[in-house]
Amino acid sequence: MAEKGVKVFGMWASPMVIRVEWALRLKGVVYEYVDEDLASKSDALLRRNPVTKKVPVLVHDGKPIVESTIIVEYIDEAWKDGYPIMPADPHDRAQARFWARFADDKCNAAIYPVFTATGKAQREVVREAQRCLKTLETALEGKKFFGGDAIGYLDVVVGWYAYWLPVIEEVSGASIVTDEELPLMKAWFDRFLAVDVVKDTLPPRDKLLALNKARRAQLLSA
Ligand SMILES: N[C@@H](CCC(=O)N[C@@H](CS)C(=O)NCC(=O)O)C(=O)O
Repeated sequence: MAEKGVKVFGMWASPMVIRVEWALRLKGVVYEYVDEDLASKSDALLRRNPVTKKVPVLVHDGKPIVESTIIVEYIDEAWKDGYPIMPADPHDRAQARFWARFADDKCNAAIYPVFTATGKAQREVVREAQRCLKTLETALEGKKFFGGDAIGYLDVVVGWYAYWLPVIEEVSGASIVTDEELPLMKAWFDRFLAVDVVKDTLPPRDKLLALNKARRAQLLSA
């Protein structure tokens, strides 16, 4: 019998997976969540994503879709009568896609080194991460959310910064998003985390902190 319904293959601490859950919850789509052990991936996951073998994978009526940003766009199109995630205007849509790619390609790459750097090297990578986020912050000017008055595609894509960056800061002892350096981004963190769908989907902070502390210690001792 053909498989029906919506399934998400994820990992509870993944900032890429939460994008998919936020998008589904914004649309009010009921889904089954399958938590993967990324050190020992299930055959079910590997069968659905044999190319990158990563999470998230969305399975809609038996058909798999991979890559979190592509999945978020798919969700918006597949449930087009629900909450609008992508901007309605083609230029706004192109801009949102541009900034999402900028964040994933440039800002994420600038943020990751902060996690393990120490001392002077850490101060340098923090400055680089701040420079990138400052550029991204221009997309927030004059707006409550990246999407305008309500959260949209870009908020969903970069929303993980609001919850994961403070954890990275705590674990590494670095300070990236401050009122002085990134005031609009900092205020958006608070507004974004106060949205019901967002806050109801977040993993427990203490668990996330413990996992990231252990990961950092492991990387530093390698
Ligand atoms: N570009 C991918 C990245 C996905 C990704 O990096 N997933 C991580 C978890 S956050 C993963 O599955 N890691 C396991 C692996 O790389 O084998 C997306 O946005 O979906």
